[in-house]
Amino acid sequence: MGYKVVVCGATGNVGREMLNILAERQFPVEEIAVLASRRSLGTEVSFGDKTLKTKDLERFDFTGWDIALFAIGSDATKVYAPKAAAAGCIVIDNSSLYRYDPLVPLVVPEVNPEAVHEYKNKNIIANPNCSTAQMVVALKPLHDRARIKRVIVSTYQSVSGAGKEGMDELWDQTKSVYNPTSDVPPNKFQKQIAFNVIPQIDVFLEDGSTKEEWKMVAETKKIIDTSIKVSATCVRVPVFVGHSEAINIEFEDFLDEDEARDILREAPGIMVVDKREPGGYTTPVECVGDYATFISRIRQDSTIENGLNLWCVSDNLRKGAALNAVQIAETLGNRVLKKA
Ligand code: 11C
Repeated sequence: MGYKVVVCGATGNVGREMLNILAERQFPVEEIAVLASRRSLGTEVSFGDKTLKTKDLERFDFTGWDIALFAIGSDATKVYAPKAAAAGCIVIDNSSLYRYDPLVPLVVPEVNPEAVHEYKNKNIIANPNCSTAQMVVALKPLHDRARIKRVIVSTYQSVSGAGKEGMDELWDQTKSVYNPTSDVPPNKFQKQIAFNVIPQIDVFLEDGSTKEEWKMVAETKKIIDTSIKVSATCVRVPVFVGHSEAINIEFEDFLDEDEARDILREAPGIMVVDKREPGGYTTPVECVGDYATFISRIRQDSTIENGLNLWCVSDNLRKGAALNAVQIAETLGNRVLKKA
């Protein structure tokens, strides 16, 4: 017994990770279909020790399939998610399309697993933005102990958040800096990303913030608690994989840094690496391929009454996308579908 699983967008960064993680975690798969757009049709992808050929998303009939993991962007999701949902297949969507729909649960299994039951409204569950996912894993256990009033977060986000084209741009531009005959102008990013940092991710909104920053605010409220205020500055950095965040938290109650460290050590999905010595913290290159959200540099903020600072790093293609989607599928299986 197991599940009939569809992966939509199987040739992209996130789709490939979904397949890797389904295999690594031995998700009970009875049958699997890998779908792609016409452009990538026939491309082969790996699933454990098998090689699978992608099928045409446009012509696929979702009837009889249990779960579809979507990693195809909002425009295509708008067309195919309702089709899959209407056919009785539960969609776990990695795009931002449904995240803010009050009828669609936005789920991080370490934080609000009970919300999966709300899938029934539309047969759709939303996966959060990568920068939100890792942050809420860190915030929730601390909120349960001392009630968070306000969060100020600055992100250092890798280029893989912008897909394969973003990774290629960093690679090509880095090489071109040493080769005066080749010029790789900004294309995916707004400015040069090689040897630079860019304080813009996604489009600008009327209030001067960016959509990425707005997502961190809205999604944290939906997943943990609407009363939490979040102020975010999101920055792209020349790192291939792994998002980092410097997080400042103001609580209602006092929370000692040692107690916070103990709470985080016990919390699901978290690995505390916090030695107060050179190198006693985690950097993005060390978190690649891992499931955990790594927390370091936990320390009191003595400039406010009840404040803490911490450093949070995670693989944005895993906890920020594919892993969280597979964890939602596992939660749905264990709590609702119970087929395996
Ligand atoms: C980035 N966080 O790093 C974005 C990528 O809403 O799912 C994911 C965008 C999203 O560029």
